[in-house]
Amino acid sequence: MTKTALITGATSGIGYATAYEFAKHGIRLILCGRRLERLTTIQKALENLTDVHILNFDVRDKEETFKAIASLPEAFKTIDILINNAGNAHGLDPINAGSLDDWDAMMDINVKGLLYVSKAIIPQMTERQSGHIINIGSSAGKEVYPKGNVYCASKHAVLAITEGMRMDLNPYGIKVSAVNPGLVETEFSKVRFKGDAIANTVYKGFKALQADDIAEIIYFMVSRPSHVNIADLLVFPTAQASSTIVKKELWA
Ligand code: NDP
Ligand code: 8X3
Repeated sequence: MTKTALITGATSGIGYATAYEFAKHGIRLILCGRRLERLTTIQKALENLTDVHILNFDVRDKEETFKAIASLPEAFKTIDILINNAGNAHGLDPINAGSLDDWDAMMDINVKGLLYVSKAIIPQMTERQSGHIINIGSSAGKEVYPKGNVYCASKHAVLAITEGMRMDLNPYGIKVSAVNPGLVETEFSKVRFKGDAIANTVYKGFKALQADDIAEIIYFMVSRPSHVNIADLLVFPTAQASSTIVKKELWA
């Protein structure tokens, strides 16, 4: 039976690549994000491959989030797969110099936004006793690195929430997984460094993961047989050994 997936943060990077990967395999899509123009363009591009519905909302806004998900037309109401992907790092500063706005953004989007979207969708999964939730964590959820403080905290929270969800939703037969990437070349650094020139240097001198690499892994996870749940997955580029150890070619 054809499945329907809701992907948050589908306007770029990992979310967009996952939408494309799912579309290639005929999974029906509900694509979410704040940038409406991008959502519309992506919808047009993927509609040749599968049915696509777009939802334009900010995951920080509790009311908007519930309203958007409640507004889904009948044909898209049943969500089999939820990819909680929307999120970013904002800033890279020592804790004594961090910006309150950056801290709010990371906790409100990466943690509370993920909770709001999940809260809006979980009841239909528990009722049907099926579903698969994949939360996009990070290697930053497994270890803390200097100046990573609040971003690392937000991703540690994503992992704690993932484990909690897996336990609490176990009686309902719902799969809950986390994918934890290291460095992926997306718009992530542009957002973190506010478009600063530093953003262009982050992926220099080594081959970073590409959004497609993560999308393929996510598709692999959702396409396992019903008795198999890949619960937690850490993926680095080969050049990366930890958040702070990356083998770079200095002349690159
Ligand atoms: P991108 O910046 O390319 O994508 C982020 C996505 O999140 C965009 O589609 C953006 O859409 C959406 N988003 C951001 N804020 C909000 C919001 N308030 N409401 C709704 N949507 C929002 O980065 P990535 O693809 O790299 O990031 C995706 C996820 O992967 C994040 O959770 C990130 O923490 C995680 N990750 C990234 C890594 C990396 O190195 N790139 C490594 C490990 C994890 P829009 O702006 O249109 O709303
Ligand atoms: C993104 C990876 O190392 O920039 O979650 O925190 S890192």
